[in-house]
Amino acid sequence: MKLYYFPSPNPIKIKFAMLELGMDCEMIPIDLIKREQTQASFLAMNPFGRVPVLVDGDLTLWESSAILAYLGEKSGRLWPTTTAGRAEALKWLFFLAQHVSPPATDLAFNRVAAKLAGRPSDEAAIVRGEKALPDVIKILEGQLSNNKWMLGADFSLVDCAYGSTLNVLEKAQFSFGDFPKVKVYLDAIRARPAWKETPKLPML
Ligand SMILES: N[C@@H](CCC(=O)N[C@@H](CS)C(=O)NCC(=O)O)C(=O)O
Repeated sequence: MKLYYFPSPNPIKIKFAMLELGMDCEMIPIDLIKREQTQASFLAMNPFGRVPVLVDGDLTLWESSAILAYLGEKSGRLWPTTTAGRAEALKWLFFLAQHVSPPATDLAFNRVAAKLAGRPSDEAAIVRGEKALPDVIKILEGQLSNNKWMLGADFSLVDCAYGSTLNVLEKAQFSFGDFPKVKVYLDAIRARPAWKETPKLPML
């Protein structure tokens, strides 16, 4: 498999997952600072010009949640074995993509990445993100009040996704003071050897 990579939050989810699964991949760097994601050869793989992209034989797949689901189906590991369990995993991945990532990106891009990208920081987006986040992080706090990991007692690929997003949120100065279970969960993810091995930007 080939993984088109920049050491930023969405690609991190996939490399972290592959390390957890013990799956090998060829890492192909796409330098977002040099705007390599806008080159025609890359846009031919992902017309939206974003990383990660996974290539496995004839399959070229983008969108990190879809890639995680694919890795779970392919390996049969760190992924529920029942139809209902897999639906639950997808529910949390959709919730992340639809409700957590947009405000997290508002904060993370403008507090962490804008400088790196040589772009101005958008203060209105920071305010919007800070306002929206408590309502969604509260949902995670509830889930983690009864469960060690997002799907229950067992670590899964869903946690690879949430770990990366929550990590960048903390680096973007979001306070987990009102969400102690989420903070314990994030620290448990960052204590995992696979997380430590995953290449990340220095600020992550
Ligand atoms: N929904 C996509 C988001 C991917 C994404 O935004 N990736 C960022 C890096 S973390 C990117 O490639 N940004 C390049 C750009 O915005 O031009 C996913 O989950 O894979």
